[in-house]
Order: sequence, then structure tokens, then C-alpha cells
Amino acid sequence: MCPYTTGLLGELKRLKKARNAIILAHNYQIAEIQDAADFVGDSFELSRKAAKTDADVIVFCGVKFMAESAKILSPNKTVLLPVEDAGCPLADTIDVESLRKMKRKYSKAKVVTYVNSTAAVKAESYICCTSSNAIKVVESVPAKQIIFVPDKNLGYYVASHTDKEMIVWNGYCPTHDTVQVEEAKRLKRAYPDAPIVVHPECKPEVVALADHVGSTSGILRYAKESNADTLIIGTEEGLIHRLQIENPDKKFLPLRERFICPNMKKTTLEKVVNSLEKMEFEIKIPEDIRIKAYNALARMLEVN
Ligand code: CIZ
Repeated sequence: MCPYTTGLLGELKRLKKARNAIILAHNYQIAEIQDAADFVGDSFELSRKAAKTDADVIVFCGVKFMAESAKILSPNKTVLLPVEDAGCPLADTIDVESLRKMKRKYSKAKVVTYVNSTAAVKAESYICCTSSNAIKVVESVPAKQIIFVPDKNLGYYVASHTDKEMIVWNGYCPTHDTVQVEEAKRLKRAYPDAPIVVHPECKPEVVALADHVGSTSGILRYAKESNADTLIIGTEEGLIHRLQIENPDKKFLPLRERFICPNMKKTTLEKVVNSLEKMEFEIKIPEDIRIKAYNALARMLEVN
């Protein structure tokens, strides 16, 4: 490790203690951040873990909607996002007004919102879901018609596993949606014994070729239990760092070259230190919105 990184890690340790802070790193963060974090995981799992700690400050190394989820579950803690413009193009595909318009149009439908969404959109929803529990959540909803936002690929995936009438918002993750079916077929030909494991934010044609479909936590579980020595990973390549740590004898190949979310890669060790030093950028959610968003998340937990 270079002396500069060692210095930053020392500074981070000092500030964490001084502020009684914890560092959360999403599975898509760069290796250096994952290694420095107290917890690494998916966004909702991290937010739940942080809520159970007695930390006063949560530094969420991820994108904005994730830090918002942490704030929704921990209203009395200070939640910091180290990079102010670490956003999520998928979450930004829908705003409150567009969702209200849909609710007016399909007045009998109930809204199921993927956690990959802003707090304000969650607050307009009947229930939230993650990519691992989306089918179960949709099935649990007491309505025949479901408005599903914001990810169309996850929506189509759920639609293929339920009899509910799904009205799917046209949002998508530019990082996952770009994977082409030809890339998956080429890798399958090159590594016929390697299971293809994909995130449901990939296109339906890619999902159809997969041996397993799951969230980042689901992919981690599958990889651990699999007997295969090589696996093809269809999600942001930050996850491969953790897969490799947990499975040192297995080989992981990204489903496409440069499988990268640019927003996830904005966070650096310098920015995390700076964030704790200056106590920025603080996540604030109006209390009425936070409570409504919390209720939609709590309903999901009841289903789980
Ligand atoms: O919410 C998350 O953590 C996301 C975006 C993906 C996942 O599957 O973990």
C-alpha cells in the first residue's frame, strides 16, 4: 500500500472515532472503498445494518437514493454522501408528478416501487421491493393491477412470474441495460461450463439466457453455493472484488467489458475523508416524505 493511501486510512480512522461514524460501501464501489468500509452490501441491507448501530454519523459510499434509504431508516443520525452528484440515472427516470399522473390514470392499481428510487417516489408508493423480493412483493399486493416503477427490465422479469396485470414504467439502468445478448452467447460458447449469473436490471433477452437471476446479495449467495470454478457475472464489476475475496479459488468473468456504473466510481478515499472532515454532503428529507417512504419500506419488510 502506498504511503499516501496509508495516510488517508489513518486520517479516516481518526475522523471516524471523533465523529462516532460508520462507513458503508455498496457492492459496486471501488475496491479501496470496500476494503476501508465497516459494512459492504446492497443498499437496503446496508441501511438496515446502519440503523441498528449506535453510530451518530453514517457515511454512505454509493449513490444518492441509497443514502436516502439510510436516512429514512435512521432519521436521528446524520447521513453523508461523499460525492454530491453521485446520482442514479435509473432513479431519475421518474418524478413524483409523473407517478401521480399514472396513479390517476390507473386508479385501481397499487404502486410497487423498486428501492432504486428517490425518497419522494417511495413516499408516493404503496410498497417497495428489492430485486430479490420483487416477485414475492408483487404477489402480496391486494390489487390485480400493479404500477411498477422505475425499472422496466425488473418489471418485465416480475411480469413473467406473476398473473398480476403489470403496468411497467419505462426506466432502465444504463449500465445493465447495455449488455447485449450476443456478448452473453459469446461468453457461453467460450466457457460452456460457467454459469451465467445476471442482475434482473439486464434486458429480458439476457436474463433469459442466465442460469441464475439475482440481486447483488443473491449473486453472492449463488456463487458461494455453486460447484462451478468459473462464473460469468452479469452486474457492475465492483461486485467481483467481493466475490473474489469470498471465493478465492473461483474465477469470475464480467459479462461485458467495462461493466461500470460511472456514478458508483466517483467515490474515492480522499472524498470519504473530506466528507467526514467537513461533514458534507448531508442528506435531508422532509419528515412527511420520510414517514411515507418509511411506510412503503416497512410494508415490504412485513412481506419478507
Ligand atoms: O439496491 C441495491 O443495492 C442495488 C441497486 C442493487 C443490488 O442488487 O444490490
